[in-house]
Amino acid sequence: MRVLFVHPSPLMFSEIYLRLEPLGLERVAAAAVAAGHDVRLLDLQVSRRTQYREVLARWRPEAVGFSLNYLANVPEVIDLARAAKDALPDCRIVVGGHSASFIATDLLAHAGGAIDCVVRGEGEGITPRVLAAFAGGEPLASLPGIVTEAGAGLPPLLVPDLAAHPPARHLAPRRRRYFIGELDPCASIEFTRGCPWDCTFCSAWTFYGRSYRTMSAEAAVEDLATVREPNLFIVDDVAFIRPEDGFAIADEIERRRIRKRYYLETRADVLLRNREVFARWAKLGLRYMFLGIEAIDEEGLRHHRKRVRLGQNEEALAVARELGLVVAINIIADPDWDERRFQVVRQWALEVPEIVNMTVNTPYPGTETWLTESRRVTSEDYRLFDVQHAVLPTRLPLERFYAEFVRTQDILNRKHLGWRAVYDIFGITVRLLARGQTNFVRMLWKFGSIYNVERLLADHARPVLYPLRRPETTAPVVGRPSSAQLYVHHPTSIAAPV
Ligand code: B12
Ligand code: SF4
Repeated sequence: MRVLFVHPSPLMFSEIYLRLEPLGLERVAAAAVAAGHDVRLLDLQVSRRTQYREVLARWRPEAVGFSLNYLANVPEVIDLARAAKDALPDCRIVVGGHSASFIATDLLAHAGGAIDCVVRGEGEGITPRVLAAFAGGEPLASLPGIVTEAGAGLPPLLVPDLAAHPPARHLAPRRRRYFIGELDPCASIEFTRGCPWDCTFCSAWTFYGRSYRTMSAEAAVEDLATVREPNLFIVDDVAFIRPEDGFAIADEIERRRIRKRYYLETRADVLLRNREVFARWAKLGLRYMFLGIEAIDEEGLRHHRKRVRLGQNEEALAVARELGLVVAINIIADPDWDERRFQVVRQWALEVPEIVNMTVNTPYPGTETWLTESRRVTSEDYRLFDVQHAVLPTRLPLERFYAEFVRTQDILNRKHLGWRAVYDIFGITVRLLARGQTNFVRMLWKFGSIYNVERLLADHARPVLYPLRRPETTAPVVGRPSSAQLYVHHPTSIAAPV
C-alpha cells in the first residue's frame, strides 16, 4: 500500500525555541516499512502545506496516517484529513498519537466521516494490522486500541520490545531544520518510555499507565550510532531514573567512540539521587538539562503533586551548576496570578543563573486537572491549548495577564540570550551564521513578531469550527480520579512478541 504519514505544523512554542524531529511518527513509519508498505513521511513543521496537496495529487496515497500529539493541532489535522478524503475518496485515514488517544471519539465526531479510525496508545505494533485491515484483512473494530464510529474495541497493548522499530529517520529528509537553542542541528532519541510519577498537570504517566520501560544499552546505542547530527535531544520524560541504565549506555557510547552533545530532561530528586551518572554524561557531552521545577513555593509543588521539596530543587540546581551543565527550568504561570506574583517570579528568575522558561497552566484531557479543576475552562478552541494562552479564567483582565506574561517572557529571554543578543543582534547573527546555526538565528529575529499581546488576544477571537468538549459535559469527578478514568494503556497489557 502507498502510505503517507503526516506530522502537523509547529505550535507557537516550537516556532520560537525549538523544532524537533517527529520521532514517534518515524517509529510508526518504520513498522509500516517493515510490513512491506511503500511509505512517505511529510513533516509540516518543516514543509509547506502546498507539498501536502502535491503529494495527494501526484502520489495518490492509499492510506494517510496523522500524528496528533498536541491538542492544539486538532483543527489542523481534521482539515488535513478532510482534504485527503475530498481529493481521494477511497483513501483510508488513521489518526494516532498522544492527544488523539485521549479524545478519540470527539475526533471522529468532528471529522464527520473523514477519519476511518483513531489508534489509542503506542502505534508501532498496531499500525501494520490497521493497514492490513484497510487492505481487506481482519475487521478494524476488532483490533486492540482502535476506535471507529462504531465504538471502541479492545484496550490498547504496549509493544513488547521498544527496540523493535528504530525510527525511520531517512524518511524525514529535511533534517537540517531540527534544532533546540544552539544545539543546531539536533536529532532526537529515545532510551526509555513512560514515567512512574503522577503529577496532576501531566498526561505522560496516564498515557503509559504509570509504567516505565527501558531498552538494552546495545539497542539504544545502535540507534544512536546511525544519527549523523552532532547534537541529540533525549526525549525520555525523566532521564536516568535507573542509574545502571545510564551507565550502561555511557559505556557502550565510549566503547564505540561516539562523541555528541546532549540535551535531556529529568527531575531534581533523580539528579540528586543519581548525580554520578549525570557527572559521567557531562564528561560524555551532556550540555543542557531541563529540570521540571514547575513552582518556586511549597504550595505550588504540592498542588502539582511534584513529590519534590523546595530544598531539593535548590540543591539540584547547585549540583547541575557544579557539573557545568546549562540548566533550563520551567515555571508554570497560573491564570490566577496578579501583577505582584509575576513580579516575584521575575525577580527570582533574574537572580538564578539558569535559563528560565514560563508556560501557562493548561488543563489537558488525560490529566488529573482536566477532570478535577478544568470545569472552569474558558475556551472551546483547541488551538489555544498550547501552554502559551490562558484557557482558565484570569484574575487580571486577560489583556493585563498577557501583558505580564509577555513582559516576563521577554525579560527571561533577554537574560537567557544575553543582553548582547539584544543590543548587538547584528553581531551575534553574523557569528552564528558563520557557525551554520541558521535556525537559532531565525529564532532570535522572530521573537518580537510572534510574542506579543495583540497576537495572543487576537487568537481568542478566531472562529471555532470544531468546539472542544468541555469536561463539565461528562460526569464530575469527586476526589482523585481512578486509573480507569485516566489511563490509555494498562501497565500490564503487553502485546505478545511477534
Ligand atoms: C519530545 C516532546 C516534545 C518535543 C517535540 C517532538 C515532536 N516534534 O513531536 C518538543 C520538545 C519540541 C515538545 C514541545 C512541546 N510539548 Co511536548 N513532549 C515531548 C515528549 C516528552 C515526548 C514525545 C516523544 O517523542 N515521545 C517518544 C515517541 C516515540 O512517542 P510518541 O511521539 O508519543 O509516538 C507514539 C504514540 O503517540 C503513537 N503515535 C504517534 N503518532 C502517531 C501516528 C499514527 C498514525 C499512529 C497510528 C500512532 C502514532 O505511536 C508512537 C510510537 O509508539 C511528550 C511526553 C510523552 N511522554 O509523550 C511531551 C508532550 C507530548 N508535550 C506536551 C506539550 C504540552 C508540549 C508543548 C505544547 C509545550 C511544552 N512546554 O512542552 C510544546 C509544543 C510542541 C509543538 N508541537 O510545537 C504534552 C502534550 C499535551 C497535549 N495533550 O497537547 C506532553 C504529553 C508532555 C506533558 N507533560 O504533558 N515536546
Ligand atoms: S511532569 Fe515529569 S515527573 Fe511528573 S508525571 Fe509528567 S513526566 Fe513524570
